[in-house]
Amino acid sequence: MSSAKKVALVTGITGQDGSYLAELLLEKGYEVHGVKRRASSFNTKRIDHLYQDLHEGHINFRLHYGDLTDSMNIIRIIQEVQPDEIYNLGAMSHVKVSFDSPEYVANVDGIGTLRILEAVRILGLEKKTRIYQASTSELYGGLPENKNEKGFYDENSPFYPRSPYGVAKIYGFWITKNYREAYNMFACNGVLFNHESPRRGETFVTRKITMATAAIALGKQDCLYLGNLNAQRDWGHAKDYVEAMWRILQQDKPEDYVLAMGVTTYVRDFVRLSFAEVGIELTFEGTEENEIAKVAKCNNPAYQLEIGKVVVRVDPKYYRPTEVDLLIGDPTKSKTKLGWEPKYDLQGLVQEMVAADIDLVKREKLLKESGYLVTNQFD
Ligand code: NDP
Ligand code: GDR
Repeated sequence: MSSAKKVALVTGITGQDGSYLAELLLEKGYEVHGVKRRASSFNTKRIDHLYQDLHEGHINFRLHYGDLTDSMNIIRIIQEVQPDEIYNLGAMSHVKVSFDSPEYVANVDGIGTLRILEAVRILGLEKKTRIYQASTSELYGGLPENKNEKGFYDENSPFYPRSPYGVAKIYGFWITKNYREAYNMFACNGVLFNHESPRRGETFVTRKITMATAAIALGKQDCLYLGNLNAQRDWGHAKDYVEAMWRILQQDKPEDYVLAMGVTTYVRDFVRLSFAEVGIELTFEGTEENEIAKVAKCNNPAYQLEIGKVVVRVDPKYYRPTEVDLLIGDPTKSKTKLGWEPKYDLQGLVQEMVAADIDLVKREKLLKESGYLVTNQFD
């Protein structure tokens, strides 16, 4: 590997954000190193297109086996890579699952952040290595009284996390800030509101909805079961957000930034927008725990859905023990100081996600019909 290039180390490179960030950094001429976990089956499908064969000479993309729960491994990777920038994106990132695995999430998302910071210090790289910490709007907990006078959460809003995930991430936030202040390290938190894409994990609500929209329209799924349709989220596109992560580490001074679109939308309306992409209009009826959505109109002759067919039902098993009801962020600081301008709006995001999932379902259908795929997730 050449030494003149800037070197970045990305934890969580196999995830949604890690994959877009790796692409961005490679485009910018970085040498990119990623930490991947050993799993019993391949977990690199989002970054397989970036793979370069070590045997073919100089490469600028390399993966290292590792885990944020393993200090020795983190120290060794950082020592070997000597990164100019570390993007700590690795996390158990599912809020609902964090209630099932609270100790694990504390270890990975909380102490994992400390392991990165302390490794940099142990190795004497405090002056060389800049650190980005993937912090989250889940820290705010959605308490209405904590919004600013304009009705948004910003860099000065108080925190009140509502899940083991949020509590673990608040440790990550404060330990990053503490290492910055105590040891003069260039360590920054990006407090990011929800961001999505066709690469979003399949159990997060937006992707669950766009996949089901495609599968229902193409006759591969009957009904979509969801939890709280009254939750409101500030959704952006992951591609826009990774651009801002990079900008945060290019500033003269290390600071924390909120990244958001400044618009909030009900989960129910995301469902509406998603089905509208395939020409299906829905009507919602029933009370909170029994709510359903029916087909009101089907404007696309390619999809033969009966009027009145129930395509969405609420299943309270998807409710969380404590919920974050409403999130909306104020991106003023990021826009003014970082010069950040997102390129996607919600409509563009939904369009891209639904189109990608229609393609995916069609491909799987074709493979199945030709006998190349024996089972799939839509069975
Ligand atoms: P994903 O869930 O898509 O990716 C998480 C990544 O972390 C994966 O690469 C995963 O590896 C890796 N990982 C999980 N556990 C460990 C571990 N023990 N050691 C090392 N790596 C691990 O998340 P996103 O890409 O959506 O999010 C990136 C980061 O940003 C996360 O920290 C998330 O909490 C945070 N965040 C995300 C927001 C969003 O809306 N997407 C908003 C605010 C913050 P594997 O592929 O093997 O599972
Ligand atoms: P969130 O995202 O919890 O905001 O965390 P998620 O998409 O899981 O939930 C958003 C909202 O939708 C409601 N909801 C459902 N959620 C899921 N997953 N499945 C359902 O069936 C369902 N039905 C309704 C939820 O209750 C919630 O209110 C994401 C993650 O990426 C975190 O890592 C990140 O920190 C935050 O965004 C910002």
